[in-house]
Amino acid sequence: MLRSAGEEYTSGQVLCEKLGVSRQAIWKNILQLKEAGYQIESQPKKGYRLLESADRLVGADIESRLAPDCLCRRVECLETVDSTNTRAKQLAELGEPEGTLVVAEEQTAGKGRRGRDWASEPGIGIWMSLILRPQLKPQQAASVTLVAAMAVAKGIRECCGLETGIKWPNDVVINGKKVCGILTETSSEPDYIHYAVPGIGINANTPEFPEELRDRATSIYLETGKKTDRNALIAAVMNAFSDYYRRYLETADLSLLKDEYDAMLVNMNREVLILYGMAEDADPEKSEKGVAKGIAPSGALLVETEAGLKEILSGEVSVRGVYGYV
Ligand code: BTX
Repeated sequence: MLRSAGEEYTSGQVLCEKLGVSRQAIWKNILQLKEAGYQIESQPKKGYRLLESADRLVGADIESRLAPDCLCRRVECLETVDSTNTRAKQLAELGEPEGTLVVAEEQTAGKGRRGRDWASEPGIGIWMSLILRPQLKPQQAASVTLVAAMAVAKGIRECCGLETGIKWPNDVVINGKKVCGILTETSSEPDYIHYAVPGIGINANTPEFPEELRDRATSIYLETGKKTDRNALIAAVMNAFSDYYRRYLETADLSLLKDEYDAMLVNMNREVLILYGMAEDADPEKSEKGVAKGIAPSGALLVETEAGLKEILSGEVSVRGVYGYV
């Protein structure tokens, strides 16, 4: 309520009436918010005014920004965890319903794909994992990652006014550097998915990267010079994800999202190298050149090669620009 009042004061009386609680309860909550890092001004007779939100992750703050029909229903907010994906999977195993989001200030063992590490320093990034229970065939679930990448790109645009692109299938990039990575893990039977957990890492306020990441990683802060309100960005990504995900489930593929995804694709109509074998250690002798033509409804990348149009599936091969990572 204080946030939506903006510059205006909200009286204790109004808060009591709208929330149906005592003055003392209001006062206690204001105190808790202040302790959590919110700057709230209190003026006798006028009431309360929010001067600045906390620069820390607060579950209730995120929840209060979710659209009424957002798929994300509950936020579990942790100070530190090995990996939010691991925690979300544990919760899912225990029967946690779809829509619970795990976020953490720090990951001590953040995971990338194929056993790689994901740098997850405390207090500056967004490390989060969402529990989904899609009624899809396991092979259709790979597209969850593409849907999540679209949601991150849209969330960053809406919240920070920054244009990003997607490097197929799952990196969100700015000026050829990775600002976000996504790792989706699933538990399934041959024809049934128990749960899928897209894990999203966004470099929000990272002031600098270690030497080994400097040439391929960037943050919103490094690109804009401004600090991002991480709670607001998380909610924006979740609201966008919810919309895209519903459209994806409607047809169980990306046919309704293909055009929008292609418009975000940095490789679109550009020369790419198809690497058979995985990324860094792939044998360049076995690579093939082509021109990226957007995605198929299955989420595969269409590449025009000398041998004709090929559908590249993520997981089998990787794709990079002819002159570098993008
Ligand atoms: P990936 O395998 O595509 O990317 C990992 C590679 O990216 C690393 O080998 C390194 O070169 C580089 N890298 C590592 N940390 C960063 C960083 N912070 N920014 C940019 N580049 C980096 C991408 O895997 C999938 C990452 C998912 C991360 C989320 S965070 C929440 C959730 N929990 C968890 O453990 N993983 C996911």
